[in-house]
Formats: sequence, structure tokens, C-alpha cells
Amino acid sequence: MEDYYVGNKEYFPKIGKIRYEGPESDNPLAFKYYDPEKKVGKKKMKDHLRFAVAYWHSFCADGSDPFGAGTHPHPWIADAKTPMEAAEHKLDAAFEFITKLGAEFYAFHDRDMAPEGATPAESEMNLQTLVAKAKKRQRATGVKLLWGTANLFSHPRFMNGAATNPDFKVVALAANQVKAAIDATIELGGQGYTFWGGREGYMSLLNTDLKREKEHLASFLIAARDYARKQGFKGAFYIEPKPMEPTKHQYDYDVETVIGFLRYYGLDKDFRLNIEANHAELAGHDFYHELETARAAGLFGSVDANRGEPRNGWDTDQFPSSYYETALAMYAVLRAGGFTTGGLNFDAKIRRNSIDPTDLFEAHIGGMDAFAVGLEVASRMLSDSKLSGFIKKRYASFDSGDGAKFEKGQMKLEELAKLGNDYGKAGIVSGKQERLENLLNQYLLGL
Ligand code: XLS
Ligand code: NI
Ligand code: NI
Repeated sequence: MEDYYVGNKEYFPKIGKIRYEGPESDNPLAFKYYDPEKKVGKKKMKDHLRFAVAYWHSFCADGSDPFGAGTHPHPWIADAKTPMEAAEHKLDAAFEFITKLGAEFYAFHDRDMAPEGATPAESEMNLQTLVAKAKKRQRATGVKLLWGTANLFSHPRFMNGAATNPDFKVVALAANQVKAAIDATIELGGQGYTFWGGREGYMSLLNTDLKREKEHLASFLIAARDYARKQGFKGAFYIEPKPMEPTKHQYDYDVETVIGFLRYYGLDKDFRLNIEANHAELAGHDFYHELETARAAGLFGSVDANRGEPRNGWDTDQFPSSYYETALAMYAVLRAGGFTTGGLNFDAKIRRNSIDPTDLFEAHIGGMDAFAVGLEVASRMLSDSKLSGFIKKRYASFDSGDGAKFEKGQMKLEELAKLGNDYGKAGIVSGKQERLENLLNQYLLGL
């Protein structure tokens, strides 16, 4: 028996199961570092990394951009007579790909999986039909749903926003879609449900009531949370920050902004952050900063694993390849206690001119290898504890005595000022940044 799924037709016929062959291998269709069963610390690599394939980039997006038509052939669409038939073929292609790759999870938007119908009710029926088929394939293969979501940005009705639309009718239509997408996520045993505010922001403040829009967004999320919990959803809700694009300003700008929003509206018990590397970069931060900010707030959840192109100003969603970035990312993930409901979702697309069927595999293989290396480096950084030890020492003056009293919020400014007066000279001490950067490079090379 083959250890991958093939539906009515094989869509990647010349490609078999991708296996670990080790760093010496020159087979582009093999893992060099990702060895799923290998133990790193107490867990297997696959349980640390929890890789997910993004349905939209891998099986829906066709390579089109603002300057030109699609370039990716997508045989699963070409050989179908109706949109519903195409949707089922796509499902077959997806499960074939995911099982050949050996990823354990996938993630999807409602409209990735099933086509929009003529009415909201027909759209929901389409989704239910495909969800029933997806459920069978999940059972047959063991592939699981990392998270589901609703596409509240592609249809023209969302041109002025979804939950933040100035027209209440559109808000209700968005809710209709979210309810169906939550039902689908529950039906498929999804471990999370994501909100990415595609058009929740503004293009111009001249036509926007920013205060009301933000309040509407909160009311919408509260209602969605309450519905899902009532239906028995036990997983995590995620907000995925992004500062701009397609709007000029998105309300879920970055991790810090979202934390403030969640706490202000009492959503921080149910919601966590889904952090995307490329969005971090667009916000003027780096990936590590965003992960660390979420970790510090106890709100780290999941990751959209990709990278940007620093010389472009938009969301290029490229596959991750920098060990430096994946090492720091996994360091933050491990220090947050690792993934629970979350995972590493490849919200990434192959380039427009990557048109061979093997390109999609090689892209994922590279991304998985990059995170496997990152995991090993991060684990060395943690167990060696030179870095954390350095930081601990740096803050030691807060561990006891007056420093500890201050940290607990038990010191008045007068008392603090008096101590300052007595201390006189202090603080002339090296931050040792270069030494720590050198150390990081040593960890990267495994020394
Ligand atoms: C787009 C977002 C999107 C979300 C899911 O920029 O990253 O792909 O992950 O709606
Ligand atoms: Ni994303
Ligand atoms: Ni993105």
C-alpha cells in the first residue's frame, strides 16, 4: 500500500512520498534536515513543528498578479465540468499533495474549498457538501485541520469592509459566512479558527468613522466567539495582525495593537495571535519581535510561516528559507512553551514563474527543512542557557531588596527618588550585543 492518498486521478503522478535522506542527499525531492520522528528535547520534530499546508496559495492561487494572467496550470480545475466538480478535484489534489509531503495539517478559507453560490444559503450548502467530502479524506489519511477561516475580502460586497462595513447589511452577510465557516471548522475537528481582517481598515479617514468601525469589529468578534463556544468549539480563536494591504491602515496593525484591542474588549481569554513573518516585516518589525511580544503577553498562538522580500513593500508571501530567522522564531516558540493548538502554516506561494509540478514540493521541503534547522538551533540555545543566563544576570538588581519591591509596584516615587539620590553613579555597563550575536552564529553552526 502507498503511504499517500490518491483520489480519482493522480495530480502529481511522477512524485512519490517525500522522505528524509539527510544533509548529504542531493535529491531535491527529499528532506535534508526535517526528520519527522527524530526527537528534539522531549518531543518529535513533527510534534514540535506541526506543519500545515495553506489551501489557498497551493491549490487556488494561479500566479496572476496586477500585471498579468495566471501561469500555474492547476490540472484539477482544468479537467472539471462544473465549479463543484472542480472543488472536489481540488480536494483530491490537496490531500494527495499533503500526504505525499507528509504534513500533518492544512488550513483553508470557506471559498477556497467550495465555490460561492447564487444566494447565501446556496453558498453554505456548497460548503457543507465539500466539508463532508473533506471529512472522509481526513479520516482516510489522518490529516488534520489546523484552522478554518472565512474569506471576507475577495467578493466585491466587501469593498468597504466586512465587520467594519458602514452598511449593516454587509456586516450581517459577513456574519452569515463566518457562522457557516465556524460550523465547517467544528465539523472537521479544526483546532483553531482564524480572523484575518482583510478589509477591516480604511482607505481614507475622510469617509470613515474609525471609532464606530473598531467597536463594530469587537461586537462582531464577541458574537462569533459566543456562537462557536455555544456550539462546543474548544479550539483557539486567532487574530492575524497585518498593518496594511489591501487597506491603507488595518485595525489589526501588529501584535501589540491586537493585544491592546483584545484586552480592552475582554477577548483575551479566547483569542491568541496568529503571527505571519511577512506581516511583521510590513509593520516595520521583525518576525522574532512579533513572536516575543505575543509570548510576553501570554497570547502566543500560531504562525503563518513565510517571509517577505525586504526590498519590496508588499506581502510577497515567499517560502521561508533563512535559518537565522527560523532559529530566532523557534527560540520564541519554544520559550512560549511550544505549540498547543497552533502550528507552522505555510501561508506562502511559489513564484509566478515556478511552473513545474515539483516546484510546489520543493518550496515546502525547503520551508520544512528551514524550520527543522531552526528548531535544532533554538533547542541548543535553550539548553545551553548562555543567552537566558546573560539576561537573567542583567536584571538581577530586581530580584531582591528594593528592586523587587519596585517590580511588585510597592514603591512610591519619593522613595525611588531618594534611593536614586543615594546611589549616585550607576549604569555604566556593557550590553555585550556583539558577543551575543557571535554566540548566536556559533549556535547556528552547531558549535
Ligand atoms: C493575507 C493573510 C491570509 C490569512 C488568512 O495576507 O495572510 O492569507 O492568513 O486569511
Ligand atoms: Ni496569513
Ligand atoms: Ni501574507
